[in-house]
Amino acid sequence: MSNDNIQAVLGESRIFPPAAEFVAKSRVDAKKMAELRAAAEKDHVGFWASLARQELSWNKPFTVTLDDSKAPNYAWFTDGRINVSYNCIDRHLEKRGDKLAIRFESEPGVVTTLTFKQLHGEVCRLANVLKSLGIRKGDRVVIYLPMSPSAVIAMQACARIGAIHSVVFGGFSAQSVRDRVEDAGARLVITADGAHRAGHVVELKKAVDEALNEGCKTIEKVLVYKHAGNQIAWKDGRDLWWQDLTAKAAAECEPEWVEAEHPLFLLYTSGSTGKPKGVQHSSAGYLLGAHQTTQWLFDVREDDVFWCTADVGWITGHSYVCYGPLSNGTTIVMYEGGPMTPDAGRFWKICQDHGVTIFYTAPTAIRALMKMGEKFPLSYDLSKLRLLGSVGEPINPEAWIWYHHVIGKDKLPIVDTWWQTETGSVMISPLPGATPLKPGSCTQPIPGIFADIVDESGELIPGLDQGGYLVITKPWPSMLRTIWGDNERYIKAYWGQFGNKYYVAGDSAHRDKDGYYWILGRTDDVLKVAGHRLGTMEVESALVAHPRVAEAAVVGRPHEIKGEAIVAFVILKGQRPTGAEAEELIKELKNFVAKSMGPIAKPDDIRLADNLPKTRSGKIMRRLLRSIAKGEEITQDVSTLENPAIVAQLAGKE
Ligand code: 7RM
Repeated sequence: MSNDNIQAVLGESRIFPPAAEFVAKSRVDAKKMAELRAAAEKDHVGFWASLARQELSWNKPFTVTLDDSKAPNYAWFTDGRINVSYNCIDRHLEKRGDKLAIRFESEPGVVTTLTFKQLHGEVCRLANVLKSLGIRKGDRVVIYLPMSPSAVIAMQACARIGAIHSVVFGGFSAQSVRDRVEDAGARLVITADGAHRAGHVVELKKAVDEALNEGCKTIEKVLVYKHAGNQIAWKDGRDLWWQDLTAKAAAECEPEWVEAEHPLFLLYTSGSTGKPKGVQHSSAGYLLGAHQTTQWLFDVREDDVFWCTADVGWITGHSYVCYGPLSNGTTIVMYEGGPMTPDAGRFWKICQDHGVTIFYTAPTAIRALMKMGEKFPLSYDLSKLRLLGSVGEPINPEAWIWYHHVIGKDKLPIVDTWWQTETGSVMISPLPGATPLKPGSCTQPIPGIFADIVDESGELIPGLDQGGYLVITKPWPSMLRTIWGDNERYIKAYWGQFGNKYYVAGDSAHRDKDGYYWILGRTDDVLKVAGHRLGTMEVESALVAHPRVAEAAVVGRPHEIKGEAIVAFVILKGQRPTGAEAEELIKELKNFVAKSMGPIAKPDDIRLADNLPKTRSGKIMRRLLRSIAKGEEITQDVSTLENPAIVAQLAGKE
């Protein structure tokens, strides 16, 4: 976030109390929220224990709530046994068997629905297929599927048999699939022929073939869902059609009751190094977080239709498409394609056609749709909507006000939810029937979550109207358990900074005079491009893999719609070209990154230079690069630079 934005949000003083009409029917009003907060303050562990007993269905109840003997490797509900898919599906069958679990619309506009009963059948069939392929409890399965019911079925089927899924976002490349398969030691890939995206077919199976061509020795089979109907290559003995096998499989499959701490999934996410981290989540604690936050923050009721637009390849799609709503017996909407296909009215048309009541999306989408004007949302009937949500990056007050006014007709609450892949579920957010809203602030930690801010030395900063590093001071059930295969990295990345005392989120935040939190952005080398988390180091590694690149430095630059855009400074091997030759190479490098990481990582701007600005100790001055990328006048002290003359060249003034 730029300084201007920080000034703008901190200057924001409008307050929107919850509408009386909403409060009257909400699950949690101000009084109830105060009671929940007080209960959690008094006995934080007991608070979560009673929710876990009340809200989840256990095969064997737990007696130990929190085991902190190996802190910061915390464990929750350790002696309990549970099955996540049972909680999301089976326990609803009696009361809600014929209720819709999923309403799906493909990008070309084909609508498919599944009741809880049908979902149960599909999940059981696939679970039986997985078992017949030799997949057992604890095996890793990579899922690379379109945003469609097949993805939810695959995730739930893994959960049903205790296999650990690792979903790879369909917008990531073959290389990303390969890296994740290898790091996780996966035995099976579940993919589709292709996915529809913005009028094109994304060839998922082709990327898997490419990934498996080199390495990936642990993969035995590839299960292929026929979806887009595109031509694909076939490897006999390895490749199998999902539909062929499930047609012959039994529609009943006993859930595998696993220990509460059994890993439910790995989800790779970017950090400060070039290698994404396999964030490992548990079964019971994770589910409790996703379940409880869905209930409190989205106020779900029996007749709600919940649409979270996030792809299942991201944590938001795990917690608020696949697990949280289904665990509450809520009908979800899934949409396969792009928000601008065929035009900027698509999201609003889906809201109208499917009777969406709760809509949860990212600021980048709101800003992009806002730019297209009011005529799109005004052409559709959005009268069923009763609650809006935002996630992924700070929402600027202007976009917030537009969302509230044009989509929410000045009356719907907006829950601005702060959380991370690592936190598993939302941590800081309004409760819609209780919290007065301030545009741009995610407001306050939810009951049971203890957030704070610390200074450079890790000291808590008491009082109000203060800024610092955002930390979580007490363990919570849906927290990540470790980094797959690298517990040391887990401890170092999240706890080490301040002596293992707090979970360090990697964000900076301001706590205002009312105790409301305003997230100001990352403190590490993580970018949020259109809500997608990417590491600057990852993009740098992708660039230096090109034969002509000697060195690269990547920074973020504020972008009106995407939040941040990627700017890369590149030093070549040999002669630096100019003019048309330089243009050509820049284009090639952009495409090279898109090919190796996926289209979301394609740099917006690449600058070729003879050198990078470095301190005498050899450290790249990123702060300076960020200023240059923004086109700011350089007022920083460059006297500590090894090569001060480079600044003019990087700024294009040479
Ligand atoms: C859910 C998700 C996590 C990072 C996080 C923040 C930023 C997310 C908000 C936000 C301001 C929000 N997981 N972030 N939500 N910043 N307000 N409501 O996005 O792992 O991909 O990213 O995203 O910087 O640390 S994530």
